Amino acid sequence: MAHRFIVVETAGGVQTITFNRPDVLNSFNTPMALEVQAALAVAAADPAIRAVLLTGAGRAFCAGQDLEEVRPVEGGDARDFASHVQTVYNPIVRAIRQLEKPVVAAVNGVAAGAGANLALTCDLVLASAQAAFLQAFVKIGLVPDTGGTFFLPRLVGMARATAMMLLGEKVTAQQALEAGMIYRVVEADRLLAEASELAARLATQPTYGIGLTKRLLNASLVNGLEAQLDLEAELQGAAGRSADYAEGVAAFLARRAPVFTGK
Ligand code: T3D
Repeated sequence: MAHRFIVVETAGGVQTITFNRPDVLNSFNTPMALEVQAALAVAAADPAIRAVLLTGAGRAFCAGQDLEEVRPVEGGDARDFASHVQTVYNPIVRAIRQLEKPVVAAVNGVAAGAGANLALTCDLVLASAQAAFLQAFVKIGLVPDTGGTFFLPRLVGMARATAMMLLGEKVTAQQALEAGMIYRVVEADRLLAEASELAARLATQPTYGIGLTKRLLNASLVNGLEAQLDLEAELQGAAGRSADYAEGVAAFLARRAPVFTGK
């Protein structure tokens, strides 16, 4: 598929998706969102892709919804944001969480509104020391979306999530790290290299088992202990039948490095 608003590169088992509307801080217009959805569908379908990396071109990661696209028209009908969110943002959140492959976010600059919450949907979030996260919705009278009200309280607790969402203040990368929102802060000039190295490393790991681990982590957000123990047992059964388990144990016993195929 040809892309206008994102750049998609696949190499070494890693699909890199770069939001590419730097003049408007990579804010989402509908075509860009549909391109991201399509790229993630390719990542899900292609067994050669074993990790995904999301980042932004220029000085921002993503400033959320393109507000020019949804500019209110005086005397016009109000936009149907309910269906816009259902067709534009929710499929991306579902695709990232349901993708049974690791998704790394390299947050290279400001991540605002849906852009912030999209980053928090990813499995491992690395941020440039110059990046910031902003629950910008309140500034324009909207409510947080793109999974933010699900993930953020679980990441940082209700008190801090409430403050971020009601005040809409910038949270620096360092504050985000200290609050447990993200995995690592990296110097700006090293961010893409380090995030790419991490994604490349993940792409050599037991992808099937990693996918099952993601399934367990997703379930843990809503399950009770009994259901989670049952699911762990079931998925350990599946992992134990995988080629990568046989390879991992054989390599361990032979004192050599494993070569995982992702199966
Ligand atoms: O279904 C629906 O559509 C509803 C769902 C909505 C989901 C959402 O994401 S709502 C939240 C939308 N996002 C925002 O409200 C953030 C708006 N942007 C900002 O607050 C600031 O731009 C930032 C804090 C992110 C960065 O500030 P700063 O000072 O570094 O940059 P800037 O000067 O404000 O922006 C640079 C340019 O990008 C500027 O254009 P110009 O003046 O150079 O021609 C600015 O207008 C443009 N830009 C930034 N964000 C957006 C944008 N243009 C359109 N939409 C944006 N979101």
